[in-house]
Amino acid sequence: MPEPIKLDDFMDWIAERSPEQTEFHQTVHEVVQSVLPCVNDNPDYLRARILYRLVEPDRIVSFRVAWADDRNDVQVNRGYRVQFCNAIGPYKGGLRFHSSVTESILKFLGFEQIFKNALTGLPMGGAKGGSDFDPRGRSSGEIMRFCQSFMTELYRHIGPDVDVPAGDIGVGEAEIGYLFGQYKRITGHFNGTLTGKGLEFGGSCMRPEATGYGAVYFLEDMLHSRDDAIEGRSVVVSGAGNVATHAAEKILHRGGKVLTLSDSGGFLHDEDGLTEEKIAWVRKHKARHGASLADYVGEFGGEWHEDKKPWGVDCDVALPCATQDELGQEDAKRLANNGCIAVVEGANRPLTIDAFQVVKDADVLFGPGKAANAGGVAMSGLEMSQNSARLSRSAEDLRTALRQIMRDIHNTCAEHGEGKQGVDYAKGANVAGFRKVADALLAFGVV
Ligand code: NDP
Ligand code: 2IT
Repeated sequence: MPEPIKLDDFMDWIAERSPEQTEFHQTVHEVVQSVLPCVNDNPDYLRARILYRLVEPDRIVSFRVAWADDRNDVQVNRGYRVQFCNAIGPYKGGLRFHSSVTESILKFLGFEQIFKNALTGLPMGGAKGGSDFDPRGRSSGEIMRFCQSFMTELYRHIGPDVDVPAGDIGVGEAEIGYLFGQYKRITGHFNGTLTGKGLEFGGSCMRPEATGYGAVYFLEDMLHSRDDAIEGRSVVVSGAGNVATHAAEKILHRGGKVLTLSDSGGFLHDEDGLTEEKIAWVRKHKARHGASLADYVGEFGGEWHEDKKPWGVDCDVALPCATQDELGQEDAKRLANNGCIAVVEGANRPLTIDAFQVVKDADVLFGPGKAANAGGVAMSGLEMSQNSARLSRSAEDLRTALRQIMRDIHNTCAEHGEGKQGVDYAKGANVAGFRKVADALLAFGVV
């Protein structure tokens, strides 16, 4: 029997190989901690050094993106694509345009994506990409030229059977349109090499809604397992983008009350609760990069809290849907002390490790991002299959498919996360996702 792996030794090895990539280290630590018992129990995994192979991306492409702004001044950004693992399907994952983007952040997101995509039950590998380009305050002409320059380099690394990017922070339907337009222009191929496309040109019904709706379906199933429901519950949501606004909308459909939204400038507290009309206004207003959520108050009332997070507001459920590390230890204590019963990650790893521990110790239901926000990439997977088959499925059909996929993900996590103290969904998501990918890697031999 090969020597078992010790968590500390493994993390020392990671730290040495990728110094200063703290976001990546944290996510590897979280996953490895959960899967280590199943690795150490399996001599085949140990002998094949599956864990050591999985944390090393297949490749990372990084490139210059030069473009001219509206004053004709030349700007230079850096673009990336981290193609992490294609063991169970073509590389798949979003593109993020945000000033905070680094290789470490994209490695963390790409690593998460491997297991998330495995959980969907669809054949997709894990990847992530993006740029330190900040779309805020940029005109649509500038964004278009940036996207065209970005794709002029990226196109040679992607394709419908190779790597299929989509949106993420700062990349929505408009950016995907510019990116796809340039891809098509350079290659001459009209195919499914990007997802999140407009409905007129190969996009899928329900893709915009899928991440936020999916997160609420996951919450619904977690509550259901405790004979509870969303109806009548108060919910604090962070973010004001694609995931946050659709999560808020689905909470309303289920009879819950949404008290907050947030953006990088602060948070909005509307004691009367959001309505469909208010959410539609936010979506339209925030479609312009750089528009402030604070303007909501002039339109509908409520209170704006500059530079603050919403986690101090009394609630039954917290749905962090903005970005990583947006909910810290003190925030988690406040939520638990105020009687919050569930925290569900619409964003990718919005809870810090300390916050996650507080939530766990307090026996608050916790839906980990790689399971709870998998509805988006699952619908991307269905967009890929529609593109390959050259057909379009109806919204109703896809809504039913999304509901079923999220239920299956919930049940898979519950099954693999069952323990003496109840269900640990975070562990369940890690173990179930890992096993599938590890078994595929074993089947390929040493590659
Ligand atoms: P959007 O760009 O549509 O919205 C992002 C929101 O988060 C905005 O309100 C933005 O505020 C806020 N935000 C972003 N960065 C920060 C920051 N550093 N500090 C404070 N607020 C910030 O992105 P999405 O809604 O698509 O993505 C949100 C989260 O969900 C991300 O973690 C993403 O990885 C994850 N996700 C997205 C999926 C999708 O299908 N889109 C799928 C699965 C996960 P502002 O407008 O001021 O910048
Ligand atoms: O984090 C994510 O899962 C996404 N941004 C969606 C990826 C995708 O390929 O749809």
